[in-house]
Amino acid sequence: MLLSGKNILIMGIRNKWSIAWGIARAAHREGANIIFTYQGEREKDGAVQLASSLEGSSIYRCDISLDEEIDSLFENIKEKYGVIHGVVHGIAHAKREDLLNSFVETSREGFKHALDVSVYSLIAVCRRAKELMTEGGSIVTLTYMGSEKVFPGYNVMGVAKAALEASVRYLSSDLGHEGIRVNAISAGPIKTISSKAIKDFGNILEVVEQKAPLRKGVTLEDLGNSAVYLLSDLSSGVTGEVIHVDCGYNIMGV
Ligand code: IMJ
Repeated sequence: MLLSGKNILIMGIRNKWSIAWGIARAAHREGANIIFTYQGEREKDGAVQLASSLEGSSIYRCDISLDEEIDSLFENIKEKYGVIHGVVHGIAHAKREDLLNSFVETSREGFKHALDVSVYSLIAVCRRAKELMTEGGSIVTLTYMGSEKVFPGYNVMGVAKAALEASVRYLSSDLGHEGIRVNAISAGPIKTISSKAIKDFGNILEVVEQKAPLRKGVTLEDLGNSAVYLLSDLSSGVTGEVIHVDCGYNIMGV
């Protein structure tokens, strides 16, 4: 039980395919108390149903684009739990047209939206979470290799993930002296609602399974287990890091 007695906030569940959900199940298995958030009315029913299947968990609404909702989330958590030990940030969004058009067509609004939701949200959450991490803590976000290399259609999300990974380093530097670690998991492609919308996604999965050293696609269990490592004291000397959990795909040339 690597996380027994730890209170862990998990942001970004939507359905049973969500990476945040895979991480929640693994953290719960290791004894954590899970605090979930969902974005809004559209996500509510699915998220509440999933959360209720993990004994002892609670769930709050938090639209990450609204400062008031982030403030009241942390007020509620402070009241109920007093202290938190971990945060999982599994939130990203770009406008559909910015993933369909060429990158050069990215609008100012689209750029702002993608970086606000996918990157600023981590900074906003860390600033509030650190006040409740009085026993030290671990913050984990999710990124993708599209920050390092070009993947067709990833576009403004690639730029957002590059900024997210740089933010992980600056946040680690700020929070390290408080015993708070900040790391990212760079996940291999996996079927979620965020990848369903992508043209040719089935093809990408196939190519990755053939080329990755482990000859398989990453699973929610793989991602959950690596997240448990980062959330637990097993990774006590690791911060500011981007760990690829992609069956080795990123190391290959051809
Ligand atoms: C997303 C777009 C293009 C190529 C992609 C992806 N590849 C992978 C993804 C190769 C693996 C999925 N991914 C890593 C993401 O971060 C997806 C983010 C995303 C997806 C959508 C779809 C629906 C929408 N907005 C989105 N915003 C972000 O409207």
